[in-house]
Amino acid sequence: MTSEETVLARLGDGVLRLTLNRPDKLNSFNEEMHLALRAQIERAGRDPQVRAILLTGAGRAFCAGQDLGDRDPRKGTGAPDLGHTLETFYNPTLRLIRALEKPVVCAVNGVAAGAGANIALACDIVLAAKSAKFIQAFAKIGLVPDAGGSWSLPRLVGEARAKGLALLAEPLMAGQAEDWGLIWKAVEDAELMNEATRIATRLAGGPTLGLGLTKRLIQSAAGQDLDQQLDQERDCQRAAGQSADYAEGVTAFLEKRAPAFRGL
Ligand code: LHQ
Repeated sequence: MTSEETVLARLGDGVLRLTLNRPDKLNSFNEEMHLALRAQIERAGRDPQVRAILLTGAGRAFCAGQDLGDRDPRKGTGAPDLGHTLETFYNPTLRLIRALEKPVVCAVNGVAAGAGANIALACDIVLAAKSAKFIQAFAKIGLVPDAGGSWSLPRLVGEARAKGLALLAEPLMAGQAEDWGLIWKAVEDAELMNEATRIATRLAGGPTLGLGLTKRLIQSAAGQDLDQQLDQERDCQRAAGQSADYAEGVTAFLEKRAPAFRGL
């Protein structure tokens, strides 16, 4: 299988749709899929045609985390350095998703386990099929939450629920994930891709420069005090106010027509 095939990529209407594509392994990560996903997100950062990403999985799962078949201790290769695995493969992708100043929509089409769950949670708008579940599977195999999970979980749902999810490693259904504020929305299975595509297309047709700055601001908030945040809002609003999309948005409002944003 070539690297293009472990991640399917299709660009249309400004949306780069990326599909994790190892369905017989529940789209768990091998090195090839890591590199393919990273290359696509890097491309999204460079390519002005890409104004939003939509990430999903092929088959019945979103992603089962690390491919454990690649990690068989019975092969007698000695204790692994999983820190090296994270630094080489997972962490660059997590950093890219967070730093990308374009919206990333995630359509969780089925089970999202381990690092697969936490990659989903790193995205900006997370939709999940009602039948999908999130599992912090790490505790079942003696590991700690990774792929940003120990950072995102307490921020999204608070310490009590984060500890429950991480220590007990029980599945959390999509509806409950929505109720807890872990994700944006749980939707009927049959509606998931339509709804995710609708949202991603709407974002891609929006004032994407301003949306990117908005993403940056919201992500900064937890690490700053109010004064720092107000300073950053001032700087971002200055930049947004000089964009062509701001002029277009106000003009369209005054002319009582729909704006035609270009992401500039
Ligand atoms: C899989 C996997 C999988 C390979 C299902 N690998 N084949 C970072 C750094 C380095 C190393 C370690 O990890 C990490 C981060 C992590 O992500 S740690 C967490 C790794 N993931 C897990 O522990 C989840 C393991 N999978 C499961 O618990 C279950 O498969 C779930 C709950 C995801 C789905 O259960 P079912 O719906 O009952 O499906 P299944 O278990 O029957 O799986 C279907 C097939 O997929 C099966 O293969 P087979 O040939 O028997 O049909 C599984 O072996 C394969 N598969 N997950 N991670």
